[in-house]
Amino acid sequence: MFDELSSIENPHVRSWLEEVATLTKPSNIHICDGSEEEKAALTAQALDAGELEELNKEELPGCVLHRTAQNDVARVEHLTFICTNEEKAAGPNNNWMAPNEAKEKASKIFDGVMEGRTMYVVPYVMGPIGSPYSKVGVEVTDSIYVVLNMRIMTRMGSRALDQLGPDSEDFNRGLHSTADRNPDRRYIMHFPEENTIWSVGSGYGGNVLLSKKCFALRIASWLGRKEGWMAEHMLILGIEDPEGRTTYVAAAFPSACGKTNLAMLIPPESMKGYKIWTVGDDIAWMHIGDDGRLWAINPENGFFGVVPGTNMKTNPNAMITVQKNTIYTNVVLKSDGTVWWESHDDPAPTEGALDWKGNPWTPDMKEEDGSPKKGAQPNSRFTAPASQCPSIAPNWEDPKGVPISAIIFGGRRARVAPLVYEARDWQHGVYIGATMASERTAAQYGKQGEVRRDPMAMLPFCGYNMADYFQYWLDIGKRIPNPPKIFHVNWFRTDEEGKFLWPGFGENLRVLEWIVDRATTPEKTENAQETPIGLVPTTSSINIEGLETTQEQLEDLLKIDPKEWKAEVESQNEFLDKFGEDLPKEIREEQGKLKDAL
Ligand code: GTP
Ligand code: SPV
Ligand code: MN
Repeated sequence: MFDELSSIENPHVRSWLEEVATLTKPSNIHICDGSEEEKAALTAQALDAGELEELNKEELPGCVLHRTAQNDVARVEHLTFICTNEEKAAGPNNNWMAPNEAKEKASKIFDGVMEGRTMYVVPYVMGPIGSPYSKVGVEVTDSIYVVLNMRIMTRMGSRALDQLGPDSEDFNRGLHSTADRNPDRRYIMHFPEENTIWSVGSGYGGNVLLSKKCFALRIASWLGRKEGWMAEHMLILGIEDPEGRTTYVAAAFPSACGKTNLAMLIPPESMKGYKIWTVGDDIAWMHIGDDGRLWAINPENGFFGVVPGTNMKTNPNAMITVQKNTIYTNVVLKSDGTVWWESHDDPAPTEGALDWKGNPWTPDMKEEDGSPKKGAQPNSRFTAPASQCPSIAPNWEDPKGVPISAIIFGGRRARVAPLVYEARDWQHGVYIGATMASERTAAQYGKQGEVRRDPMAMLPFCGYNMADYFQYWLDIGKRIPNPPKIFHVNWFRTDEEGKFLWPGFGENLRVLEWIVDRATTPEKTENAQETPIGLVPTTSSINIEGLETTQEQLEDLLKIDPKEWKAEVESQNEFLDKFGEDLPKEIREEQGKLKDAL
């Protein structure tokens, strides 16, 4: 029926695509091969259509700018659904819709949605080509912007169909249409039982690059539990010490809380003997290795990073990464064809610039409420190939991954949580992860700054009932003979005036140094002290040499206020109670221990 699809050998892929094409009725079908010629042709077409704008060829070779619709700038958790047969499988942490109802609803929008348009078929691999831990997905979309992003974020094209093989049914089926971008008809639907995703009505990253949050986290967390591995919202990095030993850690921070920055850290002047190797900045898939350790791969091929705040001081590696072959979304366009954003190294352009909406913009402009009018959208993003990152680990595509010695949880907390502390054991670590909290950022719709529980930074991304997820964490810990040590960090503690107490960014290596020391030499005891919440560094064991941070400020950063913590323990109940009887008893057990110790 659809001639273009006859070149696809795998009958399961072909018949699913026929089904999708029958529903969406495209005028053309293009099967992406991932070639340079294809990229050039698609880019030219999107430039023609105004979907992309070319940037300064000398300063930013191969870079383009895209502006989303103004009502379509972040993930929409309230329009994101887990569609399982049983409501309970989705849990109180997810919006649930019955699969039949979901498909009926969305089918009405998908029906004929690609009439007069081209349906792009994007086969892709998550994980290094040939890795036993990699997975294949196929995304159908009517957006060239999506295709070009997927080309950077995944290993896309013919090689994905090769990896899948002629007869395998084991691939994720992702259907996306930008449709009319109407938020009233916007749905991000997941069918974990069918390894399928339907996304309609949005053109923004996390809602439409179905490889990323939809597949590599929501669906993969479901698959991981079924198959015995873990899919987590974690960066992966290697810390090479002055003696040349590299220790790998994985860290889960909520959206826009510093994963990309930490993954690309540059050692401060006083720690020059160290080197940080970036393996991944957002997602980790982890398996138990033959050697009894936990091994992690980065399933992605690029970075979809937060732009504002990025500069040569905070993240030079990111700045260098985005100088070429990068898609910028929702930033300021300067008259010379280069781009700008809040906290850029260069001063704000005073004439000839367009803001993220495409309107003339100057830095003195104000919003209606008198606040400064931002030129770049706070959740503006860059899409850039991981291979361009100066700190990319030489082994980042190793099919077996890297061995993880420490798992780090972290949030954005103005108060309560100290700079760093260590869990007493795995079960305590799971409790720390399960009760993590953070202030809401621009990465999702909702009230900014509001503290919310975000267990393991997975609240928006766990594809099933989080009570079962906590249980799975507890169970898998018992199956890892040599599990990573678990830590919690907080770079965002403030003083009375609301100023950050900790310099952050490159200086975070000082905290990583303590973590590595704790994780690799557990026999040492002089560098940590027991407290009710876990093990906290002694003030002499965090190196603050060369920092403006005073000893007194460090003490403040490491302080545990029993009054605040008692309130913290109580406030956890509002979230934990939602899971009722399903909440593993170990979580309550750890909560009880903390309460008693306080
Ligand atoms: P997602 O891509 O949304 O998952 O976010 P992410 O966790 O990768 O966040 P990212 O590293 O992009 O950081 C987001 C914001 O946090 C940026 O505005 C950074 O400038 C800021 N940030 C990152 N690290 C630090 C830090 O150590 N201290 C402070 N104060 N801010 C930081
Ligand atoms: C996040 O919000 O955690 C991101 C960006 O990494 S998005 O892909 O849009 O989800
Ligand atoms: Mn993320």
